[in-house]
Amino acid sequence: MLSGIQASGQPSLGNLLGALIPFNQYQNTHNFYVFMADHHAITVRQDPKTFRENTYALAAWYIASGLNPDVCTLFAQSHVPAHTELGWILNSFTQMGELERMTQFKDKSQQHKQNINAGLFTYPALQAADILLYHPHEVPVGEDQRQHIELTRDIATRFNGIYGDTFTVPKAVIPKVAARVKDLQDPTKKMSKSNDSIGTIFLLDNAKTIEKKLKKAVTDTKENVIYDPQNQAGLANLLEIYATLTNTTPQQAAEDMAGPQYGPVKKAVIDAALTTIIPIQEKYQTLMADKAELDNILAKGAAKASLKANQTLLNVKQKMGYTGV
Ligand code: ATP
Ligand code: LTN
Repeated sequence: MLSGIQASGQPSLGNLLGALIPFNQYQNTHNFYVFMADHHAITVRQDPKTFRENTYALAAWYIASGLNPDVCTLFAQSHVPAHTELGWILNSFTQMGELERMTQFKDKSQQHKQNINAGLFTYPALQAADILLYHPHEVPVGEDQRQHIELTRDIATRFNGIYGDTFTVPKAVIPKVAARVKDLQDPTKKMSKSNDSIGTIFLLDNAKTIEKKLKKAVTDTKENVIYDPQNQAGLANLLEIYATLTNTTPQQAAEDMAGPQYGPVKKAVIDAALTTIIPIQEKYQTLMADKAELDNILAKGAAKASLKANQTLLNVKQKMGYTGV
């Protein structure tokens, strides 16, 4: 298995429930490669100091929320140059029309109208390289990434069709409940770490802020606790968050909290969120206080990842007829 997260800002509760927590289980059952996608983050302009800090921070969040770098392979994308090299090669196996259809590109170019750069456009070819270098069978991601994994499959199949069996064609694994944690202020949108509003809970928010944001979460006036994502989207989102944090189902949670008031639901979500997030924050602070140790961990991860990645890249270049390989 393999997955990555962009080092583009402070992670949110959406990242925790949709990615970080599910990752913990995978490291015990699979050979799991996980990385910080720092090259992907620069497709949106980054301040150097913040960018550096965010990359370390993401490594620390991975570990604080349960990844063990001695068990999985944890590394920074830019520490393994094979990613950009294969990314360049795969650009030539990706069609403009395919890239134009990508929702993330359409969304991000709307958000950053003054900087619609070529990196933002060819982002999925680099993502395909990230994946295909390691031959994973499964790529755990949130719902929003499904389209990129589909494109990766198409690129792999196309390449294999031309040069013979080279890449494993992977499939996306989407968590069942928290695939798409919604914005607390607008449950039609996903909770996003690059949206600096009270609708997003950041993992660094203090207890008071988390409580305030959840209390202010938009619900409805039906005053009836049932799990109905179509008609009571805000409440359904709270029930999903609660269910994921406490290992139950949103239907079960709705039954347990059935009644005419939403106050107790919010209270339960706040308790569950704090119980999970506060200990993770404490571990995060300890890890961030020792960057030399983080450097150590990442250097080991990159060395391990490079072994596999360089082997795949060599095979690709040999098949294509490059010299020097
Ligand atoms: P950005 O706001 O910069 O687009 P993001 O918050 O969407 O970032 P990503 O770096 O794109 O975060 O995603 C990291 C991982 O977390 C991906 O697997 C993604 O699908 C998952 N993820 C992100 N947001 C959510 C969410 N609201 N619910 C569930 N999973 C999420
Ligand atoms: N595009 C992804 C981050 C990402 C990724 C990957 C995820 C980059 N490379 C490879 C899975 C596999 C995102 O925005 N969440």
